[in-house]
Amino acid sequence: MTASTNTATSGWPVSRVAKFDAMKEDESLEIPSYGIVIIGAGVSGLYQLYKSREIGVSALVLESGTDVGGTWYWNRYPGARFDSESYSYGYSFSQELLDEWDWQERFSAQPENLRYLQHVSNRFSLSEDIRFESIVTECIFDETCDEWEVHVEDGFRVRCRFLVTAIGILSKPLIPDFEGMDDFKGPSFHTARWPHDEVTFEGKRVGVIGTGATAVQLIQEVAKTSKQLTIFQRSPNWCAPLHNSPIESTEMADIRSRYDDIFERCRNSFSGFIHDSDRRRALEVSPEEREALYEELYASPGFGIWIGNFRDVLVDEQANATLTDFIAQKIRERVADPKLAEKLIPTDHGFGTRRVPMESGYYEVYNQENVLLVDLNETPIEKITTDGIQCSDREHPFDLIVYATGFDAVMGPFNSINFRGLNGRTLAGKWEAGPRTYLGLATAGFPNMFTLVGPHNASTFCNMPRCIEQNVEWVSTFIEQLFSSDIRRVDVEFEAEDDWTEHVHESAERMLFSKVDSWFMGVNKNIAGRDARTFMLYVGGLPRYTELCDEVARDSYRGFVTS
Ligand code: NA7
Repeated sequence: MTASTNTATSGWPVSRVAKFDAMKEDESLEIPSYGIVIIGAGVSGLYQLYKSREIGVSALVLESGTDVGGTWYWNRYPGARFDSESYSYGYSFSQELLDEWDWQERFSAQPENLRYLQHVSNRFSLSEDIRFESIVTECIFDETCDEWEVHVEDGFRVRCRFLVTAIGILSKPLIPDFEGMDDFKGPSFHTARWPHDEVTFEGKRVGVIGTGATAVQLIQEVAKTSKQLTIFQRSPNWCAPLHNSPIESTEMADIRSRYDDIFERCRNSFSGFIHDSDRRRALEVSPEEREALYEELYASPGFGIWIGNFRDVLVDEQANATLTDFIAQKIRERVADPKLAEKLIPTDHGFGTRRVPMESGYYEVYNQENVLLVDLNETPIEKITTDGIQCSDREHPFDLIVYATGFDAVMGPFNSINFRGLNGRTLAGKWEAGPRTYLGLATAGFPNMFTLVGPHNASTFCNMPRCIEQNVEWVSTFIEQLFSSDIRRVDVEFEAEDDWTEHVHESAERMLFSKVDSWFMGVNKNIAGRDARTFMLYVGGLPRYTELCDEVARDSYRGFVTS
């Protein structure tokens, strides 16, 4: 075991990973103790473990899956892939990693993404400090000694000075409670719980419920081989072409030589992508000039059409309408049946005001003979039957049903764990009316706890790894200072939390996101009581967020109280 023996931090206990098995069997052994416990071994958890070792603090990761990878471990449905350019998604912290990993595609698919994270884990022997198949159920702050006690479903317990959540915001799958779901005699599963064994569609009648980013990716794959594909749509989404392509070795060599520039560009862009908004406004240029940029971006790879567009299209309704009309026209051109095209065009929100699913031939799928769209507003699902799905007008028979119904986003992963802070207060209770945080990294009354990619954190509206590196580095520097100053407890001042939460809401108000129901706004039609809009993300932009976090650090961690 190469793990984190902590010599730098005043005798803090060393890592005891090797004793796991003995501990599970011998109840009389004391609870193992670490400097940091990290929940989750996805992109953020893996880097937090790496950094914890670097700052010399013992760390243990608790991961519910059987392997590393987080999002890329769970979401193995066919079609799952990045919508970030692959070379802008990988970690930037290690030159060795950058030198030895070749991306094969501009927008890499899930199997390669998982292999990359496994490679990172192997490269730094990270799994030696990861306890797999560990579903964390409860985290209780012990005020008598300023430690967290973390409980795992199988009975394992561990204590730590600092608790770092790396649980993601789209990790709690949500299947609506349809009547008769257990009656269906064929296989059925949620996209984020896709079986590890290969699932084929050839010759099968497949039903897919949902038309979000996940469904859009999956549908294009299922349509290729299935005998019949039926898509159940409650609300259409605005989709845009991904334009994926292979990366040849010469192009990879060129990318490698430009990594510094690429990461610098991401750091300086609003949301950590290589795309950043055009400085012009849609409404100040001529219609021809406007159209020309829309055409160029529609024909270009990635999110440029969304976040590399005129700077007013996501803040001004009139500007947004010009883009929305352009995309609607594209859909009409691509779908042969005009009535069907209209069903695929959203009418309740403008382009880009919700997450934009990226596609490679999604609209053309609807021109295939074997594909049927069921509009659930006309013929709602009544129940799941032994043979398929019963809608108000007829029964659709299936061999396989896929729930592409999304997640209990942002709050779900936090609500799945019983976090108890000062005076036994629960986090679920505190955040009942919406999250309240400081920098999206901590919350008052829950001392010694940091929330990577938490609500109100720039990483929630970001090319994730770019913001994750910022989060992890900031938290690690802070923890290192706390240890070296022998500070046992750090909490957030309520005033700092109020100010940050207000700043988050103010930043959102100027964006059109805040005018639309979506998981960005905490709205979920499948969850009772989740109909009020409260902004879950942070849209002040990565450069501003980084600057604000750095300012707090420079100002002796203003807004935090230590003891
Ligand atoms: P999303 O974007 O939340 O999409 C879920 C889809 O499932 C969406 O079309 C929903 O329709 C639909 N849905 C949910 N419940 C139902 C019921 N009860 N009946 C019919 N249809 C339903 O999740 P994704 O997994 O696609 O994407 C999540 C994020 O992952 C995405 O934003 C990317 O960042 C990656 P609705 O719109 O609610 O009417």
